[in-house]
Formats: sequence, structure tokens, C-alpha cells
Amino acid sequence: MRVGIIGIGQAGGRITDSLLESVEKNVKVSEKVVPFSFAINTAKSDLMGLKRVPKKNRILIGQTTARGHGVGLKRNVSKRIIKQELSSVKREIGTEETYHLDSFLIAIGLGGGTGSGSAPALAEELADTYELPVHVIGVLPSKAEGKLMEANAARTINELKKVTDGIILFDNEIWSTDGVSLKKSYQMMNYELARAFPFLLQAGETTGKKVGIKVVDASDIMATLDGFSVLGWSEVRAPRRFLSIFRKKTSIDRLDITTRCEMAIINASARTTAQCDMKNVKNVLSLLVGPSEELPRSGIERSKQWITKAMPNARLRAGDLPIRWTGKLARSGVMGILMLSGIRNFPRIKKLGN
Ligand SMILES: Nc1nc2c(ncn2[C@@H]2O[C@H](COP(=O)(O)OP(=O)(O)OP(=O)(O)O)[C@@H](O)[C@H]2O)c(=O)[nH]1
Ligand SMILES: [Mg+2]
Repeated sequence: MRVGIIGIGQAGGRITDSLLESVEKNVKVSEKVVPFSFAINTAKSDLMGLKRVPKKNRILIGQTTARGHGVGLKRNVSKRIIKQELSSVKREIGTEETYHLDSFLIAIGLGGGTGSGSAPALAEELADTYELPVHVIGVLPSKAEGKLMEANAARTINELKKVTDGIILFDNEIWSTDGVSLKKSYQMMNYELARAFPFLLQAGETTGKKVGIKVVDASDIMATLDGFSVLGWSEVRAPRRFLSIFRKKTSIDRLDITTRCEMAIINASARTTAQCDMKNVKNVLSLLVGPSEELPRSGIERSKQWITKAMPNARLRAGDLPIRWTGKLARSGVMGILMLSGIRNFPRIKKLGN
């Protein structure tokens, strides 16, 4: 699956950087799944702090109004700015190879000013111009960030609902970490959000040598993403075969491979990017990732049974992606990924005043 990523504002830019890092580390030819990326901001320093988005694709907007310093949570200001600069932003995006794309993905902090104010107009324009689905990764502010951010988030969600094909939510309220610097906390959250992303994209590109028992493709991912969505992933490591006689066995060691697959999916459901009631889920996409010997048919079947029971009202699309882990994960193990979608009644969004 091929996605063009556009991050707007501070959160959007950083999340785009994290998604790119995750893709570069896990996909052989990263341009195949993410042909291009952009970062758009009213704050110059945010753009300069990025590492992966190509320099030529970092666009500073609103120079006469914001003077390179951001809009200080004022959505109306960034709305005016994007209105004036939409055609030049569009021209920049048009210089990239958009022909083979499956969709656009816009990343923003819902509670800020720049990303939240400009994403709806840009999303609408992209959908009209390219006739491609436009999805949004939207970060919900933590409660401690205050009423203004919550009000911004509520307004942004209302506007995005009308012009996009779906919003993937990430809730800072449940994922931020106390006792570390804000920078570190953002890094940890962005890692969490980006970790499973390359495997979802790869699953949608069935060109690899190894093909799973059951393949999910780009159209399955698109059909699943509808309305509000959340993502969850977890890794269950296999025991070390040769060293295991010297070590005390842990409960994980005793799990057989079928149970490890099921565990990976159950754990993924408990670690979603925002809280939701599983009874309200309309579409589920599940993906088991790992070396093919770790992905037995029985494991896939068992995890499907669990999902059907836990989410009785959902349509399930399930698949597996055989890969060899590299780097730190060189040890064997399985990753379970869940995309839960079509969710109504998000407790957190209700509280924002929607
Ligand atoms: N998860 C996550 N949240 C972030 C990150 N950076 C900022 N945020 C959150 O994003 C929201 C603020 O949005 P920003 O993206 O900073 O705002 P902006 O679009 O740059 O707009 P202005 O700064 O007002 O011009 C707050 O809820 C922050 O906690 C990040 O790297 N990761
Ligand atoms: Mg900013």
C-alpha cells in the first residue's frame, strides 16, 4: 500500500518523522510504501528540528502573520493562512509522484493551532483534486493541557468528519509518561504510534517473496478504515531455544506457538491508541507478523475466534505477514496488530463536547 504522508504543525511533523523512521527500519525499499512526505508549519524551528522529512518538502506557511513562530493555538489564524497559501502548498505536493498512491495520510495535533486549523481545508482540497481517500492521524490533547486545546480538538474533529475518509485517534491522556521530559514522552508516544505502521503498509503490498497464509491488502485496509479508528500492537517473544535449559522458565516460555499468536492479538486489543468499547467496533483488521514458522494456521484461527467473541458486532478482515525480524528483534517472536474502526461513542470525544 502506498501512502503520501503530510504532517502539519509540531505534532504532525514529529509523527511524520517517526512514521518515516519506522518504515525505513522495517521495509527494504521504503519509497515503495511511502513515496513522499511533507511537513507544513507556521513555526520555523519545528521544521528545522525534523530529521527524516526531506528538507525540500518542509513548507513554512504564514510568514507575514506568524513570522515563523507558530499561531499559539489560534485556529482561526491558521485557517486564514491556509486559505491564502493552499494553492502554493498544492503545487508543492503536485511536484511529487502522486499517480500510484492509494491514499493520503495527514498527521496533526487536534488541540493545537496550526495543524488543527489547516488540516480540514487541505484534506478537502486533496480529496477533490486527486480523488483519493484522505485519512487523518489526530492526537487528542491530555486533560492537563486545558480547555482551549479540548475545544480546538472538538471543532477540528467536527470539521474533519465532513471532509475525510476517517480519523485514527491517538490519545495523549492515556499514553503520556510522567517523570520524564516532555520531549522524551513525545518520543515514546510517537514510537508507540509508529511501530506497527510499516507492517500494515507492507501487508498491503503483496510483492514480497513470501506470501502469508491469508493476505490482507490495501483494499482491506481502506475498507476497514471508516469513521473513527484506533490501532494496537504487541509483541510476544519466543523463548530462546538453546539457552532455555540454563534459565528458569517464564510463563511466556511455556506458551505454545498457537497461544503466542492469540496472546499477541489479545494484548494488542488492550493497548489501543485511544480507549474504546469493543462492542462498538464495526470493522476489525488483524495482522499477525513474524517468521513463517511462528505463524501456524492454528494461531491465525485461534486469534480470529477470540476477536469474533470479543467484538461480536464487527466485520473481521484477518491476515498474516511472514517476515524475518532484524536488528534487536532478531530473536523469534510474533507481533499482533489490530486496527479497530467504525467506532461510535468515544468516551473521550464525548467529554470534549461533541
Ligand atoms: N503524541 C504527540 N503529541 C504531540 C507531539 N507534539 C505535540 N503534541 C501534542 O499536540 C497538541 C498541540 O499541537 P501542536 O502540533 O503542538 O500545535 P501546532 O499545530 O504546532 O499549532 P501551534 O503551535 O498552535 O501553531 C498538544 O496536545 C500536544 O501535547 C508529539 O510529538 N507527539
Ligand atoms: Mg506549533
